[in-house]
Amino acid sequence: MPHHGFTATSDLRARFCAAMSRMYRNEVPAYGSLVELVGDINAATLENDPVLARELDATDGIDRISEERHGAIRLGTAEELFTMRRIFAVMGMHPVGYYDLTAAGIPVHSTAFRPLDPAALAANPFRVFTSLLRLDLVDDPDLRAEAEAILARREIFTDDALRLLEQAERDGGLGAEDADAFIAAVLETFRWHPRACVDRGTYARLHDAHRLIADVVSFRGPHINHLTPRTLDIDAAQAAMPERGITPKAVVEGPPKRRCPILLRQTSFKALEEPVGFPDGRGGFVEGHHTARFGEIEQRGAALTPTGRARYDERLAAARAGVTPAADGSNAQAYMDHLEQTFADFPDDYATLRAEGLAYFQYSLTAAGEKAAAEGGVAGAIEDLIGDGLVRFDPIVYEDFLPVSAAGIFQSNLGDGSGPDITANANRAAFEAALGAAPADEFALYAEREAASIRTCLDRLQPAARRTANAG
Ligand code: OOG
Ligand code: NI
Repeated sequence: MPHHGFTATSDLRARFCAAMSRMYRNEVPAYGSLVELVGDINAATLENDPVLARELDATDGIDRISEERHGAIRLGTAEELFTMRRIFAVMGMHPVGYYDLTAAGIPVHSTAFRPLDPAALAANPFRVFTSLLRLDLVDDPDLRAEAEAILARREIFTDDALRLLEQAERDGGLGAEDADAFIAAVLETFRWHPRACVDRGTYARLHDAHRLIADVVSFRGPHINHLTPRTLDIDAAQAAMPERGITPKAVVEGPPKRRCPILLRQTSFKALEEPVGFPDGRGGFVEGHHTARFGEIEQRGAALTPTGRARYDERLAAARAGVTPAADGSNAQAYMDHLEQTFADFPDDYATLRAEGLAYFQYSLTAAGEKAAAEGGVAGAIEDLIGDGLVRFDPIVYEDFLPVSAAGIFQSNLGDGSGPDITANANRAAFEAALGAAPADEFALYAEREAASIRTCLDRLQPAARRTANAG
């Protein structure tokens, strides 16, 4: 419960997400088109699929979906990540998971800031995929030192943001007026700056080392690089994008189309080439350009258990080994066909996914279960109660990200020339030290949620006194 007079963290998060969405719509008009397209497709999908509508109602709530977004930023220093964690915490967003992108040749490691508990997720599930640049992977010591010096000079947070952050931490929250000011101040960190903070020569050298390094080091702040709405039918959205003047990337990342969606499927449109002014050293600017910001949509499905996830990772690796999706999209259909074949024996009904322990589920009472509870309850183990139609199960939605998909999204926006080799070497300890915390384990969060839902069903159907009597 929020302290009396303080704005609830979920409220802050929802308002921040909405403010970000308004800003990005102004900055990148194609994002607005994408949001409209997704809105239309979601409305049509719900109308045609009452089972899906009921399932969403039983788990996430349908309302959250139209407001649902994730964004992404790339930070330059440990201090920036540390402060970012504290700022997101004020909005009820906490780091979950560690993603090592070096395995895909991208010199960053990342976490996702998001709400943790079901009530907060239902209120607004806004997440931000947050990456930290790994300058330790830059070979040239001079360039590395130069990049570090440039980053050390910048302050990505406004004075107001830092002041209100400290106030929120000290007092345990923000009153209504301060909450408004905090949202406005924090939004500044995510804003696009059409003027670089390095000259064109420096930009070119950073860019030659890796496009991503130029993107992080050359600007005053970590501009939000995409904001992703959630669609209920990504294949329909992908097919409809060209009709609205948007060219999608050739391949949808993640698992193939299925009756029972799992994890996360994503597609994007390519980053825009945007004009940038580079300081000329005489008080003026020379015109150049930079590609940074893009559009993405995603469809979310069931969260998988470690067993399910291992099977997913293994099948995906097999699919990509068989047909490696080309950057130019020339073999997209071959890849998608092959992906479907590779996943053909991955169970595609919820009962089997549950029986084989591949996915997480949320348990709740059916109408018959409610009636039984009102009439004093009924004995039996959870499986019997399901068998008797008193308890139902629905998939728990995956709230996180997928490293191979993330790499595909990064790559499709960094251009095709794959850049210099980056050696795969995760460094979770360094990331946690910079963050000042250990990210939560996503599997533990889903498992807890599943277990809690079972406990609730049993408590309702078998009040303590009765259960003790049964046990005796
Ligand atoms: C982040 C890319 C990862 C996703 O949805 O997997 C991502 C970035 O390009 O900074 O957003
Ligand atoms: Ni994304």
